[in-house]
Amino acid sequence: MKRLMRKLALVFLLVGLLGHSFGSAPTRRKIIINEDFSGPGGSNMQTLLVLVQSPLVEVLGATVVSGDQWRDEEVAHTLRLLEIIGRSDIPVVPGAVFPLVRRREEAQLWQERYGKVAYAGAWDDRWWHDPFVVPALPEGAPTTKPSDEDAAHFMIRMLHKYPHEVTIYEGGPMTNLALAISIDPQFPELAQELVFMGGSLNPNTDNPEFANNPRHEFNFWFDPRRRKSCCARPGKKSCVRRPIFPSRLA
Ligand SMILES: [Ca+2]
Repeated sequence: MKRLMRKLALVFLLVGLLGHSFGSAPTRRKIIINEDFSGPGGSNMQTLLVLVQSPLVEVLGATVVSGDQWRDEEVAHTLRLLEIIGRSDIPVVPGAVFPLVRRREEAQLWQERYGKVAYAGAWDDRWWHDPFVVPALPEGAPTTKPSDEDAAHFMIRMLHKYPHEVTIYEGGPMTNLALAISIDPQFPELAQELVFMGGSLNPNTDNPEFANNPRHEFNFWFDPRRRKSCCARPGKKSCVRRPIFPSRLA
């Protein structure tokens, strides 16, 4: 049921995102997919596939952040998927390995005090490994390489190249966005829109992931300080916060 809910959430989020391009928009919408691209399958890769294959969208790049898995593992999965679908022209740009401040030890202490979470992403005991180890990929190792640029500077460069034309789709922890805003305070106002998944304004679910705090989900839980720094500076008009986890769809 959890997987179904996530898939439904993803479909509605992406349909809403693409919906801006239907009708009057004459050109393809420029999007940077900033995501914790865990693989080889799952909702993160489904996001990439939907947006890359849409005739309504021009994907400028896939910027990677630790979350569901560690960054380097996610980079490898993303490169390999783009190889498989013949779209290695899309740059895969490594971002933050760690949250801005929070560490796994802090998250573990938090769980001792407030209760164990149902899902801890890269920090989860069930599949824990060193942050810079890339386990063997079931789909095979990629032969292509990631960008030499880091995610924050790539996003800043794209927004200055295409001011007010780029949508940031944020499907993971917001660490890369927080770094970009710290480097370039003009960043939020240069974006056309920020679309992110991080919580629900009207939660109604018995999903164990939301037992401790139903209003935020993993993307906010993993790196809460970067979430605060991003949401406190959404820009005057250009960034729209669109929190979503449509648990009512269940
Ligand atoms: Ca994600």
